[in-house]
Amino acid sequence: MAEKTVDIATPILSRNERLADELRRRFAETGTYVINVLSSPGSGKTSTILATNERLRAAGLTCAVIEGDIASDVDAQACKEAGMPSIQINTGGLCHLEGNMIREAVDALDAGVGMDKIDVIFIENVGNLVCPVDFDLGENLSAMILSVPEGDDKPVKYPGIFQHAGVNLLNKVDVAPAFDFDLDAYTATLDNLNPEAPRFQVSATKGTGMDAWCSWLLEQISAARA
Ligand SMILES: Nc1nc2c(ncn2[C@@H]2O[C@H](COP(=O)(O)OP(=O)(O)OP(=O)(O)O)[C@@H](O)[C@H]2O)c(=O)[nH]1
Ligand SMILES: [Mg+2]
Ligand SMILES: [Zn+2]
Repeated sequence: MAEKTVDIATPILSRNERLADELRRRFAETGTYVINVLSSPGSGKTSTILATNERLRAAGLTCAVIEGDIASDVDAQACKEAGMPSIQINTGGLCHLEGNMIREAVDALDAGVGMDKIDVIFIENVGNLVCPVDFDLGENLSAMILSVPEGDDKPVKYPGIFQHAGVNLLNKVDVAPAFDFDLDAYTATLDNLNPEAPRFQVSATKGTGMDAWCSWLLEQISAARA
């Protein structure tokens, strides 16, 4: 018997697009700037969110976080301890976040603190360099984080996410001497894939480069809310 294939990807993606548009409208109504934070597991998404939150808070902004993980609430707890309203989504195995999950999380933030009180939401996506780019979450900015120990060849091997990013961060630059990271090769690949997106070299835990990244981000937030 001939096999029959049913294309379910298209309806799921178009439903997600509708939800993303709805979320975008909702974020615009409350003037909330939303950053979708992307990387492989362990590159420093949570560390970067915490370090960025400190600086944005010093600039008078209230930041919240929506944490996406396959399991656990470790990251949401860390952000809560840092004083951020935090919502944990457990995807139960799904390797990316989708609009319906963000809608529920935003409902919870609205019921808890009120969306009108939140200036910035960080969405920490599931650590994955592949499918998160296919799912628009209504964000203003996709921030991609590569870390030095992962190697300079990642943009060559996973071009889609680096190309999609509105900003490319290189984290853990403090450990660069211990790794054979070819900065010229990384730069050349990004010049080719995504020359428009700004790049920042940072250490989320040591603070290197964080001021430059945050002042650029503050400009983006002001421009979006103007
Ligand atoms: N040396 C160094 N270590 C860092 C830096 N940023 C993060 N780390 C460490 O890297 C590990 C992973 O950092 P996380 O911030 O948890 O990374 P993540 O991307 O949120 O991880 P998942 O949520 O599990 O995907 C932790 O041990 C951090 O302390 C950095 O700039 N330099
Ligand atoms: Mg994390
Ligand atoms: Zn996925």
